[in-house]
Parts: sequence; structure tokens; C-alpha cells
Amino acid sequence: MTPTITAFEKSPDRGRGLARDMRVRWALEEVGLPYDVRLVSFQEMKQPAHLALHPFGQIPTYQEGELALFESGAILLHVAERHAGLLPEDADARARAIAWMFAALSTMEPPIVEFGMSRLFEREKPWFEQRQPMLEDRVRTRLGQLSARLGDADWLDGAFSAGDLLMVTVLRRLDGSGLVEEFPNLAAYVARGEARPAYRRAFDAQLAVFQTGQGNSRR
Ligand code: GTB
Repeated sequence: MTPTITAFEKSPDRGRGLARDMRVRWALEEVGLPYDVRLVSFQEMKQPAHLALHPFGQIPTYQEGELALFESGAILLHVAERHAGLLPEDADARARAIAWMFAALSTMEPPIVEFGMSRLFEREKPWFEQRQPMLEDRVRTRLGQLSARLGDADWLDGAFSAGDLLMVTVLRRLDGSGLVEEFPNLAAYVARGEARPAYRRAFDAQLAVFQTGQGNSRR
């Protein structure tokens, strides 16, 4: 059964692969699972039909037969558990890879999103200049800790896993801030992720939506 995911009809990032459908596309490419994409407008996402799939009216969603999922992390875990290539076979290594998935989403992503949202939407606020260094430092602290753990390894725990996939997509949210570049091993880590053929295919597919306005099938 070919899964269908949802993505923005018009992504605000203009095809830079920063929206969360990118991580799902990348995961599906890594495991070699063809997928269909249904594009949704901001209005459609708030309508009952989409809210039945996603209670918060967002993308991405994932439908496969009778199964409907939301939350990019849950979608990734589902894909990774059912297809080889994103989680190790060894039970302990698998548990650690899943821990990195959670670390990406619940430890790294929140301060990164908060920092990014502030730069996007709070520039005109009188307290913006005062608040930014604090938000930046919170991100820098986490990047420093992640950098120390990664050291000179290629991936966070042995072979590339869904934990790395999520971590790279989360770090990409800092694109243009210069923060990741303060930690050369993290910059190289992100570049390694972006160089994977599956990443390239996923990136090109989401860029094509922005360039042509057409949904796509990866069959
Ligand atoms: N926790 C959920 C998940 O991981 O799936 C979060 C889903 C989410 O935030 N979806 C966003 C959305 O649908 C798109 S990814 N927003 C519309 C809404 O809430 O009404 C967030 C995002 C959007 C745009 C950019 N960008 O343009 O750079 C980057 C990230």
C-alpha cells in the first residue's frame, strides 16, 4: 500500500526543505518506499476533513490503508520500525537510536524553534534585542553539548539512523544563523546528512512542489 503524505501547497520556506514534510520524505527515500504527496493550503488544513487526520490542523500527515498518523516523529518511528535502513537490528542499539529521535525533537528542537520564531515574528517588538541573546545562548548550549557528544564520529551512535535523520533536519532550522558553523563537527554532520542520496531526492521533490506548484508521486 503506497502511503500518502501531506505537504504545504505553498511552503513559506520557498523550497528550502525546512518544513516537516521534508523529514518524512527523507525517511521514505532512505527505506526505498514510494509515496504520494497531497498538497494542502493553509485554509484546507483548518477544515474538518484535514482536522480529522491532524487534530492541530498541520502537516505532515501520513496515510497508509486504514492507518492515519500525524506528528513527524511518530511517522518516522512507524516507517523505521517497519522497513529496514533507519533503525539498528540490535535491540539496545535500536533503543539508543530511538532515544536520539526523542533528543532531536524534545531537547534540541524546542529552543531552536523558539529562536527561529523570534527572529521571524518578533523583530518589531521592543524587547526583541534584549531577548535574542538569551534564546541564542540556549541554542548554543545545546549545540555545544551535542557537538561534544558527536566528537569526530560520522553519526550519533554507530551507523546512520532515524535519530540522525531527525537531528539533521532540526539543525537545518538554524540555516543562516551562523550558529551551527560555530561547531565545525556539527556543520560537517549536517553536510554529511545533506549529501545522502535519499536526502537529495527528498529535497528535490519538495523543491519541485515550490517550483511547479504540482504535487508529486515518488514511485
Ligand atoms: N510537532 C509537529 C510535527 O513534528 O509533525 C509539528 C508540525 C508542524 O509544525 N507543522 C507545520 C504546520 O503545519 C509545518 S512544519 N504549520 C501550519 C500551521 O500550524 O497552521 C513548520 C515549519 C513551517 C515553515 C517553515 N519554513 O517556512 O521555514 C519551517 C517549518
